Amino acid sequence: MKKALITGITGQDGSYLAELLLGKGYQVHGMIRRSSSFNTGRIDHIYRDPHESDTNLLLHYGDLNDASSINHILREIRPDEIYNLGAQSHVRVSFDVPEYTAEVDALGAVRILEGIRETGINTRFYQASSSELYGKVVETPQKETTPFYPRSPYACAKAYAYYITQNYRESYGMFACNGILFNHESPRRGETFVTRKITRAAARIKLGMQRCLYLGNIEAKRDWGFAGDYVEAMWRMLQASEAGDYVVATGETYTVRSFAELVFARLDMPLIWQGEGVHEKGIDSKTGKIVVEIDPKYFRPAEVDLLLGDATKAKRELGWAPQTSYRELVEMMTDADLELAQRELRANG
Ligand code: NDP
Ligand code: GDR
Repeated sequence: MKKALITGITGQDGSYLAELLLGKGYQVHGMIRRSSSFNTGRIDHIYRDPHESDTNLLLHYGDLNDASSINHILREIRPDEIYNLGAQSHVRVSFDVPEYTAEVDALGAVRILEGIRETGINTRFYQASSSELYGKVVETPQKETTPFYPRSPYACAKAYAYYITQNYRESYGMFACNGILFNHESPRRGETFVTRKITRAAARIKLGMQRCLYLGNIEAKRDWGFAGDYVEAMWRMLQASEAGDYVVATGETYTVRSFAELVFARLDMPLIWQGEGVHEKGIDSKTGKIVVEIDPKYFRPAEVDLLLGDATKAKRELGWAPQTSYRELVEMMTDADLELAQRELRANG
């Protein structure tokens, strides 16, 4: 039985990857952080108490900031594959906590790579690299050869992790890959990322649980895919005959504005933007239409205006292609958040 270690197993991607690997018969080990409240909500449906049943999903306390915990886990498990998905993954927040972001997102990667070297285990390593590396537009669509131009502390930290992964591959012959993944979303997306923020708010506005949605730069363009499709690409990278770096993207790009418009249309709600009508507390007083307001608090000191990926290499070498369309993604997320809000409403009487 193959063993995999996932850092960031409690996050969006970690939960989908754990499902995928369990389905393929792996024993899956996840590194989790100690937290004052439960942080395993995304994997509760696949977790079984090892005291009470045979389970192939095992969790270990550790932290990417703590090399000794990483080394201990590596020695104990000796995984065949390691997926380094753990990160302070919020770009806007990285401007508030730049040093912490570098500790986890940059040095976290080298701590694992050094751990592999020191323990001498024979393993394959996946690094969660990001389209944020491209940052300011140099070339579109962006592909493996497009130069990087990071625009945030998050992207700078991820740039270090990208290069150190390549460096350990070249220096020590490690099987180490970078997946340069463009934005990918799902009903499990963190609530403060823009897609989920919109679907959650729209559902709550529909049910009268919230009045208004506040957004930042709605003209930013992103290449949005479905997280469930993207974890398949991660796995395929580690099954390849040679280690490499791959762009994973849909090849389509849309504005934040258009995403919100599709979501509101799905819920049969009219949507008008701030400045397009008279409004009070989020509802246009004459038309009753929903208003989305722009709050400069959500602007970033430096923005990434346009991301559009070219995943030709992943298609050619890994046979990977996205399965879920943009519209299907919007509908899946909107419907899931409507159901969640309805459940909350029922639970509160
Ligand atoms: P999430 O923010 O949903 O999950 C991040 C995970 O990292 C959580 O499990 C979190 O634990 C864990 N984590 C945070 N800090 C630490 C730490 N110090 N030590 C150990 N674990 C830690 O991210 P996603 O699932 O969306 O993304 C997965 C990875 O892919 C990240 O590295 C992200 O930067 C990268 N990425 C994501 C893209 C996307 O569009 N989703 C695109 C490209 C790259 P906890 O639950 O306790 O907070
Ligand atoms: P991003 O995702 O920064 O691309 O990073 P996010 O959803 O946070 O922002 C996308 C775009 O939307 C604009 N935006 C807003 N963003 C947020 N969060 N909140 C708002 O209110 C808002 N209004 C407008 C942003 O300015 C931005 O242009 C994600 C993360 O998952 C990273 O970890 C990952 O590496 C990249 O995707 C690829």
